[in-house]
Amino acid sequence: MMGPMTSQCLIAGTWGQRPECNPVQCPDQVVRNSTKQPNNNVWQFNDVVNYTCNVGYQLNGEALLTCTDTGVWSHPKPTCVEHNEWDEWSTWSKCKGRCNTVQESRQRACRVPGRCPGTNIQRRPCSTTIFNFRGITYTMFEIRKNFNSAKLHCESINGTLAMPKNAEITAKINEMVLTKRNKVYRNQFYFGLHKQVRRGQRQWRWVDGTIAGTRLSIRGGTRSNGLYHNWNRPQPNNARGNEFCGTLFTWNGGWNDLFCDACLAFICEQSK
Ligand SMILES: [Ca+2]
Repeated sequence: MMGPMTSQCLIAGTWGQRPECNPVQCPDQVVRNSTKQPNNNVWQFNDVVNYTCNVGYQLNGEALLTCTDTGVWSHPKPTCVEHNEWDEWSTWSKCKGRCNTVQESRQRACRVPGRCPGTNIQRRPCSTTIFNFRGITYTMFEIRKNFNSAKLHCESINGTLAMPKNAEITAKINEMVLTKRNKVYRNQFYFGLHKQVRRGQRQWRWVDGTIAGTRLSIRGGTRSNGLYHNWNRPQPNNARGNEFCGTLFTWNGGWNDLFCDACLAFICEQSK
């Protein structure tokens, strides 16, 4: 209301100064990097304006403002800030991949695609499990390799493929493997046993060159050669005719003879 609150009847038969009721107005506000709906410049009591940020910008504050009876907007003017933020990283995936390239990965999404700096995917070698037993460090790798590459990999860290030469360490490895049964350790993995030709004969030996335990065929059955072994019957069966490398079954730690070009996880040992 403009003017005096009352008006007087004058002697001339007219009214004195009279009040006027003008509509209450709210100021037009410019929010950078946005559009408003409706696209007005003049705002009156009860008008509603809706701000929408341009692509790549995020609204800070309220989008909907109402012009109140006091001539101020119902909420402070919002702002549109450049939006180049990533969502959170996902959790690391399971180990996946082909021979020699097993990796785990995680991803994240840009809230406005194409706006965020950096990468939306990260990869890393799959985790290894390391444990110590009787002064020896064992490392279970979740990369998969054929036997020779696995053997070289262990040697590259000043170790060898693991040689569980007694029931005690066999039990310990079993215990660790059971915590790790996954896509990589799903069935069997290489350890430090292979069949080598010596003096024209193939013989099961540890990778340090010593003779390993095995069963020898004798008339009417088999007998042990007297050295520790854990062959999972009926192994070694040389099922493919070229099964010259040793694997451990994940479910019981039993030994298997397998061809040497499979792509498997493996376990190394390092003695200090
Ligand atoms: Ca076999």
